[in-house]
Amino acid sequence: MDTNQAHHSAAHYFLEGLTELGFDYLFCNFGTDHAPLIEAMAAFKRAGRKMPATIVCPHENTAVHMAAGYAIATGRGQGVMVHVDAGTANAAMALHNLCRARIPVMLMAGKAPFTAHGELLGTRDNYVHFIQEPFDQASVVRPYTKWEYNLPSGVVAKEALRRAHTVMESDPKGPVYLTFPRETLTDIWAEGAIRSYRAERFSVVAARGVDGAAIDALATRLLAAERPLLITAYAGRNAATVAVLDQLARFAGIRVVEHNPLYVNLPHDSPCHGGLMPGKALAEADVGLLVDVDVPWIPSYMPDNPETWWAHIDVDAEKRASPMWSFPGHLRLQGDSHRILSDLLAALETRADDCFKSAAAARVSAYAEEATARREQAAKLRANRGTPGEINPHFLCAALGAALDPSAILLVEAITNQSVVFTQMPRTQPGTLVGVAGGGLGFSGGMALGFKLARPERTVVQLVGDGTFYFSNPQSTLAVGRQYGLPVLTVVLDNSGWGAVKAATLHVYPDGEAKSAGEYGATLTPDMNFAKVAEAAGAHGELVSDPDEVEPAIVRCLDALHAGRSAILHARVTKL
Ligand SMILES: Cc1ncc(C[n+]2csc(CCOP(=O)(O)OP(=O)(O)O)c2C)c(N)n1
Ligand SMILES: [Mg+2]
Repeated sequence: MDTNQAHHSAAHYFLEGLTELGFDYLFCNFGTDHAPLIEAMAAFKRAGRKMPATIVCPHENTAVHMAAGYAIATGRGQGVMVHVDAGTANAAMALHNLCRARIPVMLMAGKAPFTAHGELLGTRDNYVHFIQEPFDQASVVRPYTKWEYNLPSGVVAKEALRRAHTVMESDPKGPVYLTFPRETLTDIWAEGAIRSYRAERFSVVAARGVDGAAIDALATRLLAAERPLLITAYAGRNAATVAVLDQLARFAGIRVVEHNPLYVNLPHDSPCHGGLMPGKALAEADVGLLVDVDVPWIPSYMPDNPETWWAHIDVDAEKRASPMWSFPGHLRLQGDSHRILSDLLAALETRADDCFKSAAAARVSAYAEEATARREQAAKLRANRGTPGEINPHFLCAALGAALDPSAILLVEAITNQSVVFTQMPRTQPGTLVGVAGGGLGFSGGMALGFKLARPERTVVQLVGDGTFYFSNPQSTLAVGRQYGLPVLTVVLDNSGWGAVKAATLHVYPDGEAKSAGEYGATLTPDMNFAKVAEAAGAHGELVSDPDEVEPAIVRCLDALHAGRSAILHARVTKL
């Protein structure tokens, strides 16, 4: 050993590497595998050295989704530490959600020690070390990761971390998975043996614009279009794109439909906003633009027009994570929609004549009239407050929307009431809404905490069904909210079970046995009191059954938030 040099464990360099990546946080659910890292963290703390702050999460679902919320809010992926194969399995569903939403996260897990007789520091010294070694640990999350690696030696710890980071932050972004056996982290290395991998030398691949010929071809189509339609779901992940999309739609008279929106893509009060269902517009469109969207319509019951000419602009036009992808594109452009739509707008502004401009303006006026009709319909729907025991969710969401600041951030996982939330709580500011990308229920609780961590000045609201409330591990999210001072409001739209499961059965078998029996396997016990779950964590809880109780309960919940306490509003709404 060269005694002229300082020597440290690989865990020490690993922690240095994580700091060099610029991580603000590590969302952690630790186990025996992390002993060398926990030891290194204590040494860093004693020495006053910079390192990412740790947020300890009682459940991995919270940790991964919290990292996701923070990444959406800041544009920067973070690290998550989980325990060997077991923690990876618990994190897998969240990784599915992040993969589908293209959110970067570095999931890190230990592997069982590989020595059994004390050969190396960190050797197997516990029952679990003998049973936590599957043949292929990474296979648990492989379908949901862009990259995976097992750290072969501490000497390459920083190189592996940089590589993981470059991949996760390259467009289209997504989860990566890194594992490390315990003895690899306890191994001692001289400082001189460890290289640094600075960000400026290892840049990420960023989606960019496309060549002028493609923009011109697209502009030519739009200049000749009479019924143009644009469908999007996640263009608004970049807040700046929202204004560009609005300008483009207004200039070219394009109807914009948000199908299953993941973000605010167009201010909901834009005259060009065509609602959430492409429906009639899809059948009529002569020129269509798919912009950052995974599922623009449901082909089995929303027939598109085979004559429509489609352009597809997407950070992930290839849809590499989807074995089948069923949507047309005469011109497919993979790139940055902000840049591409800006260039398209500039081209149209240069080439449009007065005839085009007046036709486009006439279309915008027609869209505005339709939007006014939709708003009137929404007002009618919320005028019915419901009955005691069955509050109308339209009324409840409208009351909540009226009580919230336009800058409040909504995490919407309301399932069969998803469209009710969108109808009654229109958002006008970019970045104030997150919807469902993946199919794994229970993202919104952890994500709400991640948003609150990144944007402490904002009101953060999680809207969930009763089934989804359970999936979101509320005890874990409440505990984190309490421990780290992150108050969020959870609104549970309790229709006494899984409305979506009942609806799906009826959709496939409209007159079947299940319907005759009234049996859908979808009822959850109707007598839970989630307000008490809040109280168990020192949060504020409200259980409301009567429409008259709704508005005062919302006020009390928001008061609690402002006083620094989380709140749960458990509302018994129209039953499934
Ligand atoms: C982790 C997970 N488990 C199960 C499902 C299947 N699933 C989809 S919707 C749904 C019901 C959700 O119930 P709730 O949140 O009460 O909403 P509702 O349908 O009643 O509006 C279920 C169980 C899923 N998508 N994800
Ligand atoms: Mg329900």
